[in-house]
Amino acid sequence: MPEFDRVWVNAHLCTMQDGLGVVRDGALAVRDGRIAWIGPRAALPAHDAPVTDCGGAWILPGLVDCHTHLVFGGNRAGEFERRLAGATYEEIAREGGGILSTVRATRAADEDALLAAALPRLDGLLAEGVTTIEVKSGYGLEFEAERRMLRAARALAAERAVSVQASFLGAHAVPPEFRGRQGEYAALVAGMIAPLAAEGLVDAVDAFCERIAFTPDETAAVFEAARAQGLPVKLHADQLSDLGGAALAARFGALSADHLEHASAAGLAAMAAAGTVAVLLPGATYFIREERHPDIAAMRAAGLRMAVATDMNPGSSPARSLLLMLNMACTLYRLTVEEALLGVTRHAAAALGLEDRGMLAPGMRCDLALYRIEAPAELCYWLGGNPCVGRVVAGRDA
Ligand code: DI6
Ligand code: FE
Repeated sequence: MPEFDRVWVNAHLCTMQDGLGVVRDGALAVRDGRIAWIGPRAALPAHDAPVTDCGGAWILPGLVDCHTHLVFGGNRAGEFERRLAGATYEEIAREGGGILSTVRATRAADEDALLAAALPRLDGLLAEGVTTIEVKSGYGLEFEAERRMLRAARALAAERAVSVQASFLGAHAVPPEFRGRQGEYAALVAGMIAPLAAEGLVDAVDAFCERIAFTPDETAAVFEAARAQGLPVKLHADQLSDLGGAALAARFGALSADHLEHASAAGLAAMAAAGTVAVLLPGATYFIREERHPDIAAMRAAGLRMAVATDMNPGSSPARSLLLMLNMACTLYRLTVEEALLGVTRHAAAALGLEDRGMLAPGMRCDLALYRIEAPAELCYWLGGNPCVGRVVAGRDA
């Protein structure tokens, strides 16, 4: 008899293997936090483990939100009102508002305050079935404040049943004290990577390559320092203009390049060749009313893996729902339901370099999200509401 710790039955499964990989009336068994068996209930081997009847719910791999700026001080509702009155996101940034206004609030907060502010935002995502989240620094822009953000990100995983991947985004904006000395700041950021990594605070290094942020050369210098530490890189690429970010990310074998509204077809093809995942952030497109959308047709033609994430941040995407992003990815970008759901499971895991999740298969982590729905398309269809009725992390109810 197989040794299972627990078995779930009377559930429909989206394994996310080979598309949605639907198994109707399926069963799933866990052993030591990993999936030990999965398939049609009728084929489930005899066992003596406790059984959970899911009452016809749908089970997906626990969702992965692979791009967030969840940890920050304050918020920018005031700027939102200014934008409603006509100011643009870039104008506000150039005046020293935007990211820099969140930097001021974040520098003023201690680690406990950052953690306390982030937890309710995290809880909203978890309630929808998220089990893995990426969190970036990038609102400290000085060593100690960046370190505090990363420590707060790590602390989230101690407070809740969730996996947290921390990305160092020191190259997010030029801090006011380095105005006019941007290259010097980029070099300083490159030098922060080794000590932060030595403390175990960094899983990947990210940068914002943009005309209001860092040039491709400055970005490359930061990426070289990441490479020297053996850390993977990611890039905020071609969001507001085409600086060749997609190709730059590909050149460094980045895990992902994110945003990509202005990326060229050649840049996207380079990403595909490098195995770099395209992370789509429809909340940012929507919230800053960016008229140009990522070239989904070119991504499909290039065979790129597409992920979908919240980009949760106080300026360009205060998105507290990954399910809402599924709808936006379908409605704004015309993703299919299958593409969107792969984007928050298998491809999102790939965007974080995590090979042990994002799919339901033997040997994978037993991270599950259970939904009271009649078909997977409902996850992309509703605007608001939350059909999640259960979350399992490493085989345990969470
Ligand atoms: N791109 C974004 O969308 C966020 N960061 C970035 O590089 C915006 C962050 C913010 O406005 O606070
Ligand atoms: Fe972002």
